[in-house]
Amino acid sequence: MSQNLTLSREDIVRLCERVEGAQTRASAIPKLTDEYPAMTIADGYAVQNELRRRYLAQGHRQVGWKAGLTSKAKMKQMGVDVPSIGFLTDRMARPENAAISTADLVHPRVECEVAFVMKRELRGPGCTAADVLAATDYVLPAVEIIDSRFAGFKFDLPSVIADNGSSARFVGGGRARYVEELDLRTLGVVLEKNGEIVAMGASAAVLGHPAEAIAMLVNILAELGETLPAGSFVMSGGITEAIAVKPGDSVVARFQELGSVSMRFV
Ligand code: 0L1
Ligand code: MG
Repeated sequence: MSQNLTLSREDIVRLCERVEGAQTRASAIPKLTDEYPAMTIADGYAVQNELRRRYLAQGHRQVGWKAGLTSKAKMKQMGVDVPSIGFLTDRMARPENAAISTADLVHPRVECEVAFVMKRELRGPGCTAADVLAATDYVLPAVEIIDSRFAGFKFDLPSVIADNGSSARFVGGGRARYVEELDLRTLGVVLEKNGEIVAMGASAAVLGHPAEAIAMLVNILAELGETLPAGSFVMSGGITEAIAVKPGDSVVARFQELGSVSMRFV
């Protein structure tokens, strides 16, 4: 990464165990920079990478990646100024119309995203939105359930990257479409909770075009020595701010051209 590592291998493992414990026990922890104020973005990715290594060693299967903090609304909401990436596994996926348990989450929030499924591997640096569109099999509507493990949803970029970009669950659904059939900048999205509209936006909120977020993700992966494999499911980032949910809530995300994605929380 362009920034240097400041954490020792021992610190990385210690912080990874702390984040893993918070994720698996759904218990909030203070942001990591309280103890390590010099932590850099590279340190955050080193902890995230260790977390990914541990989950894969436990039998979780990686299905893709997510771009986060890719809209001005999200950056403003969370007080950060650079996007981030995180990994997605099979254990985080939930089917459309699922009843999603909140007992194993700290303070879940939902956000509407366009998800990309790749037909060809992509490799940075220098990946562009045009490269992404050419390598995309299809897009589909998705909802990400984020759940910062940091107390009060209060964090900075190195901490949130270590916590895998707050990623917790995701639901894909609606109608899959080929990118040639759509203008991916102008898709309108309405998020309803318990029948009321709670957020709305247009897909251009994501870095001007959601494919730009995937290109950014591929270029960050290159800095981490990784590529984006064919077959990956990739979330391009929240189009609106994230909305808090609790047991009893039902959520419908309605996407222009892509149909809707529903779930309820128990
Ligand atoms: O997907 C996202 O944009 C979330 C990134 C992490 C920030 C948060 O927890 O809101
Ligand atoms: Mg997101």
